[in-house]
Amino acid sequence: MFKQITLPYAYDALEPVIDALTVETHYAKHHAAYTKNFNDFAQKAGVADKTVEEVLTSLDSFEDPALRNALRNNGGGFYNHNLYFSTLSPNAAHAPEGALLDKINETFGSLDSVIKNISAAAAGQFGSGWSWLSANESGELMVSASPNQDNPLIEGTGFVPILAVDVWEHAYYLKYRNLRPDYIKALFEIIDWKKVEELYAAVTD
Ligand code: MN3
Repeated sequence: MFKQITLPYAYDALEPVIDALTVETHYAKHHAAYTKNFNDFAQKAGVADKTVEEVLTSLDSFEDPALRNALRNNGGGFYNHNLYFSTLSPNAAHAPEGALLDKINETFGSLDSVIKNISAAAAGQFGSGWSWLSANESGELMVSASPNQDNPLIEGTGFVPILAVDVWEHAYYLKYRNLRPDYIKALFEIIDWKKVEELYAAVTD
């Protein structure tokens, strides 16, 4: 059974960056639907006992294209939103420390610079999708964007996402309307770099 994370904050806790109705609809409707559908399709495909990472990195092994696509879209939606919601916080640490900060400085020059890269990738994603900061086992970092519910695992990059920016309109449209860049800028006020640091440590351990 694939489980949607329990939100570690109330629906209105991310205000004024994200309004309560958006968080509730996003989590209790969109994310819940991806989770339910992923469980149903994983059952059907006989992979309900696998991890979501195992399913997303072996999509080529599913021969039925409709089933493969359903696992990709719903498995991606399940996984991506678990990451997104778990890295947001009303008490966000606004900068990482330690190994992650060192690697960011080495790779991108500064924290501001990596945030600019992630934001540009998010703003430039045509239509629905995501931008990411990802890490591999060697500790290298990568900024990228993906369409729909794809992610660097599905894309076979060998990188694991540790920070997610959801740029589907359902993530911001009630409050920000067409102003995606304003949402992205505000989102960094509630992205918890302490959590991102934990995920970096888990990937590179
Ligand atoms: Mn979403």
